[in-house]
Amino acid sequence: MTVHAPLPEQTQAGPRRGVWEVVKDYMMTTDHKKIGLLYMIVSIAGFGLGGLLALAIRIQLALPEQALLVGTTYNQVLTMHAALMLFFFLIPLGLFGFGNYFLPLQLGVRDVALPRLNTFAVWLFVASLLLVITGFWNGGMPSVGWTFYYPLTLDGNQTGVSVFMVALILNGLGSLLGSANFAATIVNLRTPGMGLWKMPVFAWSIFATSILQLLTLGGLTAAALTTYLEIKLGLSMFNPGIGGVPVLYQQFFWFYSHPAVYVMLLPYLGIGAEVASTMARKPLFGYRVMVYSILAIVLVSTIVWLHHMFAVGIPEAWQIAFMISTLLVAVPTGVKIFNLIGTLWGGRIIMKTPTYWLIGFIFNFLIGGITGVSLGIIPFDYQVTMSYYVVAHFHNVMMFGTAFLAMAGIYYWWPKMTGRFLDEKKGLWHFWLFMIGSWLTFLPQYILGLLGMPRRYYTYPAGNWSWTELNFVSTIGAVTLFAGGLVMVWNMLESFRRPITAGNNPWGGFTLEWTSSSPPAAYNFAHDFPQNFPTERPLYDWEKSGETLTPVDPKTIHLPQDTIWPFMTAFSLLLMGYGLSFGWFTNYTPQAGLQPFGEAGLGFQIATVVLYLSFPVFFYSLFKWAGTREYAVPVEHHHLTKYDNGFMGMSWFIISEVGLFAVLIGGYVYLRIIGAAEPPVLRPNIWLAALNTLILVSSSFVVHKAEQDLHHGRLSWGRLGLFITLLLGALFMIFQVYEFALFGTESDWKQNLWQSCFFIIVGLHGLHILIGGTGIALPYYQALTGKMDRTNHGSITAASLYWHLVDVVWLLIVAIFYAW
Ligand code: HAS
Ligand code: HAS
Ligand code: CU
Repeated sequence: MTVHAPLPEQTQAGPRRGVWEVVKDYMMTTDHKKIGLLYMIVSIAGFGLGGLLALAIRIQLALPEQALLVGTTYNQVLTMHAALMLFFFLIPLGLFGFGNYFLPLQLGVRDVALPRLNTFAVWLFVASLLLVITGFWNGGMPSVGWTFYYPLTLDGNQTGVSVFMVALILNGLGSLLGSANFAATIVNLRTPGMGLWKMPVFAWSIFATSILQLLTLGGLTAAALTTYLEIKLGLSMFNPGIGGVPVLYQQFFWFYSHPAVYVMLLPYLGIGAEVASTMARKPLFGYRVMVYSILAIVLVSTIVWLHHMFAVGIPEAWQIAFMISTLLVAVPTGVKIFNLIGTLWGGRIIMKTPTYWLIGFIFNFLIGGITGVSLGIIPFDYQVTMSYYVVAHFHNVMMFGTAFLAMAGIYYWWPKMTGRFLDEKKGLWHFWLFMIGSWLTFLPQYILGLLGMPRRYYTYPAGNWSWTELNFVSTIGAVTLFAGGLVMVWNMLESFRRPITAGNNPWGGFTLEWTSSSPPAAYNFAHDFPQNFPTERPLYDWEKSGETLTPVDPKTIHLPQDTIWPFMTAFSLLLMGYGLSFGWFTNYTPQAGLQPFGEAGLGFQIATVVLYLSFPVFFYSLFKWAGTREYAVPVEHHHLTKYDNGFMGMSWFIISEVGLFAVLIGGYVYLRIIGAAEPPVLRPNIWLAALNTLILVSSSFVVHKAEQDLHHGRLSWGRLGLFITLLLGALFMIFQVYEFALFGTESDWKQNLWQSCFFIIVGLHGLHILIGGTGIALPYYQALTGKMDRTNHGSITAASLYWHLVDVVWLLIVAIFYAW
């Protein structure tokens, strides 16, 4: 069946569909716009939910000695508030909500590089939220703060922590796939003629943020994985009882979670730049400088994480080095702020709601940024760390800094997404309620911090100097913010009652998204663009030079066909995540050891059954996915490099795998160097490792040969090569399992740090062999079922690249675990 792109009328004003129909559409869609909308809707719900929890916190703290949220309950609410706001609002809304919707439009293309992977990623994101929410009624709410510090994670509600660790890993996987997809889209798919240096700044900021995610997210994954493994199996890198170092957890965590603050900031700075340029009717002030400072932020922000740990007792030289890098990162950030101001300066500014949010941002963020710099100065940080000064700083940069740009983006692009304007008057109410509410809530918290009020306490005594008054004001501010949130939701709902009136380009923007209809048709553009891009503002240039768009008959446009399998694959991972959170393969706990399965609780048993069921669902869905062609008809793909999109996506994704192993191995090497992780007398056999190395290296050659064969149409040779690769992989696994069984019984990993590290890292590599093997099995299946031919190589290039990676990591592991 040929899927023709629907006509604009069909997408805009079709007959009203039932709820189930809409849900099904979103489950099966590959359309980057719908995926973007799904991210946005979930993120805004995340903001609402996180905000309601914040309101509860503020009510508890309004006066001394309140009893609304006490002890653990307070901690749970605090943890959920922060986690929802960060992982389900600010991070995904900018990068993946706006990113998905507007990146392809700004690049003048019809979709991202790997549309079906995009569907998978967004549903993984939703799955991770659902998993967290199941915790609400499964007794699974963690109460340790969003930082999940060791050993707090072991003390309290371990189920709650497990759920979160699993959810963060799923969330992270979706996030990495999305980031790799964006990077591949940018490198491979820009409309002909648009050079990298002619991309809009928003596209640059998505590119930079994606790279930052790929580089650093491994830190969070490592932190979540090690915490999870300690809870489930007693495998520890941090347990001081066996020589582990608890602070190492913080290193893992902040290695990602500092850069995360720029993952939040950068996409929104991109939005701010778009709004500034359009609303001031001027080109950006210092486009190139702006891009360079975005890239500088990416680089520098990876080396400042220790400023979250000044008070932990790190050697002084390190503290000073990280203080310097922290102060340095303020420079490119400051440059970006000056760029925004410079863009507005002297322009004929159109004062509409997006402009208000932008100016509000500049003003607020300046305060938040400067208090950030003050925290970066070691002696000052010693004084105020763990106090409300810090709370005030980060809400200043996030809530009434970055989130203001999120609002700017919503008001700016709403007409493009819906064809309707948001009401200006309600928009201004929303703006001023948020502005005044934020100041009332958080500016007093700076003073509270300086007056010594510590963060993460559920109450405080009466009679401390001004604490009561300041807290009360802060709560009034939160109520004001709540009112602002209601106006926001009201404004959005109201706008749907209005007819579609916004034209294609209601603000007079200069970038390509404004040439599509509002809302855009499924195929984005019914025209081709001129190939001449003098600047990053093509519409302005073309108007001057008189160049015009060339109409394209929508009937000739082919889009990827809808498919349910990426959704189903994500759904199977939700089941797997549920099983891993609330159950385990056996009835094993580190405390009690192995018990009969029948003696476990009912919830545990059910979860374990779900875990086993998830595997067939996963494999079935994944193979169905691989066996379904992306397009119903053969389509010529245009890409800018000689590499196909699968290979390009995988090349970017691999960065994150390298990052993950680098963090874990870095941790191990550190423990080894300081003499904490001494190998036991009985070590794994080096000859077995040598044999396995031989097996794995030869498999790399075989898969390379198979890839060549498939490319040259020698199908049966290719199939044979893939089959042999799979055999070699299986052989490797058999030896590995044998070795693990042997080594696991020889001595107790709970008593030996080296052995613990060995199982964590070598075990993770084993998991990668399984993933890589599944990756190889997919093109094998495609080749067997006739899905491959001389022009269509299925997923072989990506699969073989991944297999080489797994191979290289193994060589490193041999060096540090077997030879050293
Ligand atoms: Fe931050 C803690 C330092 C920006 C988010 N930050 C946090 C936490 C979060 C967060 C969530 O060094 C707490 C996590 C937790 O739960 O514990 N932050 C900085 C610095 C910057 C900064 C130096 N933060 C952000 C952004 C965030 C964010 C952006 C999210 C969106 N932050 C810290 C430190 C801590 C911290 C410490 C740990 C505190 C502790 O003890 O726990 C910078 O990127 C800000 C740069 C921006 C500006 C404004 C514009 C610049 C201009 C240039 C001229 C200004 C200069 C400064 C040269 C500076 C216009 C002059 C300085 C004067 C004092 C006058
Ligand atoms: Fe916060 C601690 C108060 C907003 C992030 N916050 C944190 C921490 C983080 C964080 C990372 O006053 C540290 C956690 C830790 O120590 O582990 N926060 C607030 C208040 C707001 C607020 C009043 N926070 C944010 C945002 C964040 C963020 C935004 C990141 C992006 N927060 C606190 C306080 C603490 C705190 C205390 C420290 C406590 C302690 O003990 O240390 C407000 O700005 C929130 C305003 C928003 C609303 C919601 C309006 C929306 C409405 C729509 C409703 C419904 C919808 C649908 C859309 C009031 C009305 C909902 C959907 C459903 C399914 C129901
Ligand atoms: Cu930081």
